[in-house]
Amino acid sequence: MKVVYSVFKLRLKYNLAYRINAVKRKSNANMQKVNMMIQRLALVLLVLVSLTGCKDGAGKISSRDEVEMVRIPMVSGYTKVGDPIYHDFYMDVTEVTVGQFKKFLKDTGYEPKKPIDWEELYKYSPTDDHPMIYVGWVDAGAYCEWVGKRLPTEKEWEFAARGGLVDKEFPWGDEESIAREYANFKGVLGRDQWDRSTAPVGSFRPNGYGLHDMSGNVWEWCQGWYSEYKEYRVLRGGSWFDNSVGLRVAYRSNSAPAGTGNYGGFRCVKGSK
Ligand SMILES: [Ca+2]
Repeated sequence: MKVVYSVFKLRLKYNLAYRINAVKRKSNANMQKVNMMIQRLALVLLVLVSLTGCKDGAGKISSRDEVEMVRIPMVSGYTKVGDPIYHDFYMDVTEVTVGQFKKFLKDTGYEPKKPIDWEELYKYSPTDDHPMIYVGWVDAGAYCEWVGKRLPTEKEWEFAARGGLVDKEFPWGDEESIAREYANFKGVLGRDQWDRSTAPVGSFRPNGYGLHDMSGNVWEWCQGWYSEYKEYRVLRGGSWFDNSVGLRVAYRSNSAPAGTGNYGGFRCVKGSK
């Protein structure tokens, strides 16, 4: 009887050990599955990041003025205004709006060099989402400084406007026939429904870097002088008031720094020159 009992205990012990080992094996198998799932998830995330975060022009950030900016990559940049660009910089995706400029004035008490006739301004930029107009070069620079940015150099502006394309007439390519899909300029057709005013910023298709209204809507102030005589500052991109010639990425216009109008605005960039 004692022998039988001993055998029974032995078998019980063996079965118990077997079951414990079985549970451990199962647990290890589950752990392996979890590890594999984690590895696969990490791989998927890696692929997603590589697809969305590393392309030229990607890397969108928000700044103090809550304007989306886009990274313009360092390249041996193609422009017709001098040497390549040897640094990354960020550019506002849209032109600075009436609402953003009003916030600047309210928060800082800044007084524009030429007092703004708001009644006149609202005829052409009637809401906070329309681009700021009647703004001089100095005032545009003051706004950029307030948000920790600066006006683009002419070279930066043109390189960004090209959106990664090389030797093309417009930010979208050479086809003038589709200009009204990308730009608010004189007349109407397609997306361009604004004949006598600016359009809310971002109403038209972006270029290859995700920048809206680089051509059209309002001319945009750049940092530099127009010529060696240093009388006029550079304006780029054309406006709602002009024909398609001004939309060309290489087209240069100018104004006295104090000059303002219902066709002129700006956007900011961030990054070392
Ligand atoms: Ca513009």
